Formats: sequence, C-alpha cells, structure tokens
Amino acid sequence: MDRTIGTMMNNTYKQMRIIINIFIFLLLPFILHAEDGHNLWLRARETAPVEVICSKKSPTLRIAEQELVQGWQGKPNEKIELIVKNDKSLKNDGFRLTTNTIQANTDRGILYGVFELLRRQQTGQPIYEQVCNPSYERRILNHWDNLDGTIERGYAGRSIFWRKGADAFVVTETDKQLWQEYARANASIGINGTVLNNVNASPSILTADYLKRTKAIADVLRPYGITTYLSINFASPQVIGEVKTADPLNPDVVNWWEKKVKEIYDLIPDFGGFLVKANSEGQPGPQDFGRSHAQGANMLADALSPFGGIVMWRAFVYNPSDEDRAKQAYSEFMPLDGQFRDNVVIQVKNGPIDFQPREPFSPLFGAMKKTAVMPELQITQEYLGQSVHLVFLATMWEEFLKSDTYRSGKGSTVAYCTDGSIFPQKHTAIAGVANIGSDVNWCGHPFAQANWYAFGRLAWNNSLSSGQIADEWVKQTFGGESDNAEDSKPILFADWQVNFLQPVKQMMLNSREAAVNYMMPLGLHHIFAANHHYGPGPWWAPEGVRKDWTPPYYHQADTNGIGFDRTATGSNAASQYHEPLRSLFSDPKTCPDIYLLWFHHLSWNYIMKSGRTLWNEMCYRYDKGVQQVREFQKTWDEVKPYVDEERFVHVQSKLREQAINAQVWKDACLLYFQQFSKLPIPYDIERPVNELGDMVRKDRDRKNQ
Ligand code: GCV
Repeated sequence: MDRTIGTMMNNTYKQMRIIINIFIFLLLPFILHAEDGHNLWLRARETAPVEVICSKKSPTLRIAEQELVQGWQGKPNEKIELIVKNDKSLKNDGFRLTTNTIQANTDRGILYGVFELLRRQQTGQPIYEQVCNPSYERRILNHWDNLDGTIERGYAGRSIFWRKGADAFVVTETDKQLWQEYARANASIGINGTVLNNVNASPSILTADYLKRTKAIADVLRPYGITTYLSINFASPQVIGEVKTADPLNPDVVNWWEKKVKEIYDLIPDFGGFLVKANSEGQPGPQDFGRSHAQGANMLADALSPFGGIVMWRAFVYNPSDEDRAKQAYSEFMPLDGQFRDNVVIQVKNGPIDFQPREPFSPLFGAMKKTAVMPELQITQEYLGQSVHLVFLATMWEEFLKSDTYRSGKGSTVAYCTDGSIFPQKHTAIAGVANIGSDVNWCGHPFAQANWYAFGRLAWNNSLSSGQIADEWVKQTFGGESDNAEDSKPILFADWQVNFLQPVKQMMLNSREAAVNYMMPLGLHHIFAANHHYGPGPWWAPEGVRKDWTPPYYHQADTNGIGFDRTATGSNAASQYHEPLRSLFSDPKTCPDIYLLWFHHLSWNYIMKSGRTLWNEMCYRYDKGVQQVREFQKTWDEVKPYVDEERFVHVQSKLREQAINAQVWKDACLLYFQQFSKLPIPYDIERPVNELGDMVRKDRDRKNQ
C-alpha cells in the first residue's frame, strides 16, 4: 500500500513546482572530486540560502534546521516553516510536506520531513503537498558487534561502538564524531533504532562499564531520533548475577531482571528494549529449564513494560534433529501464537533457513495472527559475496515484501502481514543486520552502502520499488559534483543520466539475480564452503559435523537427481504454506523455477518449462551468472569519465575479483554435480577453467590454515 497520500493543491501550480524542481536539478554542474565514500549519500553540495522558521526548540529541531540550511538546493531565500502540531492523519513519525512547510506530531517527524525535502531536491523529485507515514513504527539496525570490537559476519572493519584494550571504556571526541555521523546517516533514511551488540550476546553487556558506554552512545544518537536497544544473553542472571538459575519462572531471576531493567532506564530513560537469541545455535534460553519461548519472552517483557520497552524475540531456531531445518521455526512457534505479551515482537528472518541468495518467504509470516511479527533482513552480505561482490539487495527485499502469503485472502503480502495493515499489533517493526564497520567508507564495497540505504528506505515505505531506491541512491552518491582529472569540462546532466545513471542502475537491478545464477540457481541453497559462507563447497561434509551444516544435506545430489524434496513425499515443508501456495509449490509443474530445487528432488533429465533438461538448465544458469558479471565489468569501465578516480578504481578491482569468483562458483558446482549427472556441459557454453580437485584442495587448505 502506498502510504503517501497526495492531496489538494492547484494542478497548474503543482506542475510548475515540479518543472522548477527538476530544472534546478538539471542545472547542477558535475565536477569530479576524489571521494573516499565516507559521506555516503550525504555528500556536500552547492547550496542556496534559505530562511527556516520554527517556534519550538529542541536538539532534534536544531539539527533539522541545520540540515535545511546546509543542504538547501531550492529557490534561494525561500522561507520554510517547521511546525510541530498534532494531526490525526499523521502516524508515529510521519510528516506533512508542502512546498514551504513541514508539519509533524513529533520532532523526529520534522527531521524526517527535512531529509525527505532535501532528498527530493537532490534527486529531482517533485515537491507538493503530501502526507508521508512510515510503514513500520520501529525501523531498526541490528549490529552483530562483539564487545572485543570484532563483528560477526562483518566485512568492513571493526565495530564503531566497542573495542578491547585499555581504552575500551574511554569515550573520545573521535568516537562521538563517528557515532554522530552514523546517527545522521540513519536519520536521513528514517532508521529510528539500533541494537548495539551481537545477538550471540556476551552477558558482560549488562555490566556497569558497558552500560555506561551504552549510555554515552545513546546520548549521541538520541537527538537524531535513534533509540538504543541491546541484545541480551538469557543466562545473564547466572553468569553476571548472584542467581543460581536463569529459569524465567524463578522469582530471583524475575527480580534480577527487574532490577537490571531499572538500572538501564535510570541511565537511558528512552531505552528501547532487548533483542534475544534464545535456544538457538548454542545460546542459552528458557528451554534449558523446561520453559517455552513464550515464558522466557514474557518474563523479560513484564520487566520492560513499566518503562515502555519491548522484547524482540528471534524465531531463528533449529536443532540437529531429523526434522527438516526449514520447518523448525514454524513447528516451534506456531503452537505459541497468542501466548506472547503485546510488547513482544517475534523477529523472523525473511526465509525459513538463513539469508540465502534466494529463499521463499518464511511460512511464519501471516500465519501467526495473534502475535506481533517483524521481518529480519540481512544487510551485511554474509551469503552474497560479502564486501567483494556487487549485489544490490533491494530487489530481493522487494520480492520478499511483495510475496503473497494468502493468509487473509489474496493480497496478504508479507508487507501487509507485518506492518499492521492486516493484523492489529501494538508494535510494528523491521530489522536489518548492519553492514557497517570502521572502514572509511563504512561498508567495504562502495555499492554496499546502497544496501544500508535501501533498508532504511524500505523500512520507511515498504512499497517502494527497488528501481526508485537505486535511482535515488545513485543520484545522491555519484551525481552532483565531480571533477574529472582527465577532462575538467562540466558534464551535462542529460549526458550523465544516459551514460551513467541508467547503466549503473540497471547493473544494480540485475546484480542479485546474477549472484543467484552463479551461486545457487533454481532454488539451490546453502552450498557454501565451510563456515565462511563465501565460496562454493557443495562437496563439504566432514565426519562429525552436524548434517544440517553441510551442503549435501541441502542439495541432496545423487545419480537420480538433485534438490530437497519438501513435498508430501519428503519433509512436507510445503504444507506449512497456505493454499494455493501449498499446492503450487508441491507440484514441480506449477512450482516457480526459482524455487524448484528448494521443494523438489528431480531427475537430471527432468524437462523444465524452458524445454531444456534440468541439467542443461542448470548449466545455462551458472554460465549466465558469469556472463552477467562480465557485463557489469564492461558497464563500469564505460562509466569511467563520470566517476572520481578513487571510487572508480575501487569498484573496478572489486568487480574483477567478483568475476573470478563467479567463474569458480560455476566451475565448482558444475564439475561437482556432473559427477552425479554424468552428462556433458552443453557445448555452446564456455567450458570450466578450474579443476575440481584444485578447488576442493584450496578449500581444504584454507580451512587448515
Ligand atoms: C549471529 C547464521 C550466521 C551466524 C548468526 C546466525 C544468527 O547462522 O552464520 O553468524 O549469528 O545466523 O542469525 O543468529
């Protein structure tokens, strides 16, 4: 549902404003300067004077005023009024935008309105009277940052919040500056919360020194509208308290958490609450004491409730049992529907396994009707080339949010099932696992910044298209000023649009499908080499390792065929979906090709919708993925005149590595699976250039290092 409601305004005047706006954007000169990417999509630009009127004063409003003054690109000397006033059509931090006013119920809303206005000026989008309400009440980053400064699945340096050593608890001016820049970037895209530490949480986070540092961070983030949350370890009362158990029904445990929560709120009065990974991958939880997830979550929820805090309780659970891993979260959480307090939100990963390049949506979405459910997306590219591959994730998230669950009839998309449109939930939220670290450009790969940006934009408006997000991001990140060392002639916008914006946008929009093609086409999943989740490892299955951590568990390749049978003849995970999906997924003839091997084990000679055999189709898809990356390289080389040297060279070298890796993926998977199919790789596609034995050996040697 598009939440922006265009209203009123004389049409001719409106059209004039649009034309003036676009005209101003078109006139912007392009002069190239070397850039290290630290300024993200908020790069300094040529601005005009503006007069800002605001009768109320607050730190957030002061920032809003400053942003307008520093970023104004509209008509010089225009007057803009910021009005904090109750308006029933505004939800949470929503705002009403007109050409000369920004009105909101909250100071945060004003700040978001300012950033929206500036974004429209910078990207040439029209400004007219509109109400813009956020899709989700809480739009939260999850940092998997450890207290020693490392980041689990982080590929862009060390934590910006935590470090070990003598100065672990010293808050420097440099720290504060970085936290402020981080907060500003988040505010500019509507993110309003952050969980500062890893879900694999150290109990120490709740000790005095860490809470003091958390307060220092929260104080810097607050004026930017960012609420602070922490991940907690369920066994904390036992580990750092004097309590003999962590049983959620034990009065001493309840008492310990109540006191701890009070201590936190004394330091941070607007603290958001806890994120909990319990009884998952070795983390402690209520089941250690024979209690359910609901009993564990509710105990924490009751402690937080007097202060307005919430619990985000993760549904990422799976045991080394015989039950298909894809089924386990649903099996465990569905019976608990209706048992959770209204300040508990169940945080569910987009897919039923684990952030794979492609998964169908988790069947929990829309199924839990009496419990608040929030999506968890992964911005850090754990399974999508980390900070080496250019993969724009907005297309994946758009596919996910627009997936129809059919739970309340046709059109019950994941977006509507989670944003309050269908089910009344006291709190709505969405989380993204951050890709941010201490690297100068924050995210490692210059294009990985686009994924942080896309998460924020979709969290604000879950109906935005990935095309629009890419368009905005490219304009703000590469448009505007530039200073081409080879040729200092100004670049015309029309020229830039055709020769840079369009091809780069297209490359971004194709990039996720390319990654799926060269890594795991046709519904294949989790066939990575051990643990690092980067390169291929369809062969990896050492003795003694949990079966559901090894690729053969997922691809099930044998001489008869390939794929995981999740129909009634297999694990029957398909039955967890609502009709018509259950039937659609269960029949290979109607199952979409993109999920075919997720739901079916099919013979190598199975005839696909394309008319090709499964084996041939697989070969073509792998090959296509490699060709797509080769095309990205050409695209990037061709846009050289329009990018500063620093970012051009950086991306060019990343794309070279991606092309090499894509080739390895194709060769490894095709040569490995060919041992079972015993069929030739179609003769019209490029031959493998790597030996299977070498790739397996390299993988083994790397692990032994
Ligand atoms: C934080 C996957 C990742 C783990 C991560 C886990 C989770 O298993 O590989 O690094 O742990 O998901 O989401 O809890």
